[in-house]
Amino acid sequence: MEPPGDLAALLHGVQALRFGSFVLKSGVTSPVYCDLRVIVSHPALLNQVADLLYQTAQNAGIQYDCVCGVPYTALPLATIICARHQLPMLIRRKEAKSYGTKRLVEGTINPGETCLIIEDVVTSGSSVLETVEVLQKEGLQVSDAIVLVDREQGGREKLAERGIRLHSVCTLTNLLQTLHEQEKIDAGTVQKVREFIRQNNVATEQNGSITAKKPGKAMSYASRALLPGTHPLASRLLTIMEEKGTNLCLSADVTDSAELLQLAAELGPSICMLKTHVDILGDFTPDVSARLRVIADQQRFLLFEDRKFADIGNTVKHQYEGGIFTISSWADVVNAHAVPGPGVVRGLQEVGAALGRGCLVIAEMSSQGSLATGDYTKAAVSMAEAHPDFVFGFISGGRVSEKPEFVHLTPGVHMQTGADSLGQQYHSPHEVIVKKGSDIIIVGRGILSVANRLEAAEMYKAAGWEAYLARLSDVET
Ligand code: 5BU
Repeated sequence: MEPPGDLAALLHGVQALRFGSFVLKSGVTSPVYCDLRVIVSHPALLNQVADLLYQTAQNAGIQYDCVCGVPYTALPLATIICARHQLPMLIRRKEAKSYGTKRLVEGTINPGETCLIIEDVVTSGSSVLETVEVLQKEGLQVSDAIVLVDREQGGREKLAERGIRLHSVCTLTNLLQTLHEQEKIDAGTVQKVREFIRQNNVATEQNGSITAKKPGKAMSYASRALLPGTHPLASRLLTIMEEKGTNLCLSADVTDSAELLQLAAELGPSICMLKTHVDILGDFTPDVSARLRVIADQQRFLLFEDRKFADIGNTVKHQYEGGIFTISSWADVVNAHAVPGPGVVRGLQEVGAALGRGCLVIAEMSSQGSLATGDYTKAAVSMAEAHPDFVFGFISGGRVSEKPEFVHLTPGVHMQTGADSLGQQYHSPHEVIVKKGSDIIIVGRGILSVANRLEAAEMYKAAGWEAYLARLSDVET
């Protein structure tokens, strides 16, 4: 949801957002001060902010049983939301009473229920986390927090590392842009604040540049999306994954276009990516890929045509751009075998780079007896890492590159491990994500061969996500 254009001006007008020189609690001098305590004196704005927070939760499709505001500024906001929408509220005390019940949370707690967190401003995410921990100790489930302003200083990533999705009405950058457009602040102020945000990010190292503190295994998808070397398409994918809470790629291996489109529409909310083999469709027309594109944009998932290019650069250029499938016109992602050498990537890049597309290099295959092992895999990884402007990841059995900017996708995933009759070998989502360190599970028949495909997709989504959270917290279960 776009915040109304006047929100920035209103916050600025009541001095909830100020520019100058402010010494923060931490002792750091900040060129911006964002404090919404004052809005209780402005009832119309207070209502408007409460509505925006509620709408953000609605738009994200979050399911919750009760609401808790982070004390104290968000308490009136949570109160308005709860009163207006007939929702039960919980109040977190900052200190337990020294007499009486000594409760840290007031209100009726029903363990197992899901509580939504409301907050005014998130910087490092620590206030939200404190409230989350108190609620979790009471037996409540907490997975989402809604905030009016995300100061973009690493709070989102910190929360994601703890399994909390942050949904913001707007970011400090949005507010800056709007105020600059409205000529309420000058370019110098915008520059200073941007620099401050960049230098003071809890997900960065002291020199201010975002680097991987804990490469690969323990970094969240959200923090990897922010690394300077991450390909824009990978950033988009990692952000979608974090926001939708899914690392599932559906391998939509069906031969009928109507069925493919139906799968895309129905399973869209469960996936971060849809993988196709358009050349197995008996009735392909350009209209099918156009429609698929619309569904993917609406439902926020990427399209991956599993074409496995494996020819000289000049030929793959034509295969990618032309023919009846015109793959480059609709597929965000394609993949390439390393066997022809780097020319295959360069040929694809000549077509795809300008369109904002990306490529995965096949470093390993899931099939029994695959020759893509050992030195071949190493050479494939080097080839990929040498082309970061177009290649953003791998098809592999697990993590093959230590660079956290690269995304790993693994096929051959099934709850029932084993093999099919033609050499496909299956591993469980937990094995692939936790033990092997991959990022995305690719599932075809595990979902397609079940009567209720949506239910099966949700099950794989949950299993993949649970494994990711276990990896983040280093729990080797
Ligand atoms: P399954 O039904 O989950 O076994 O389907 C796996 C899909 O992934 C299928 O479309 C394969 O073409 C694809 N695949 C694979 O299985 N193994 C590989 O190494 C590569 C692709 Br590359």
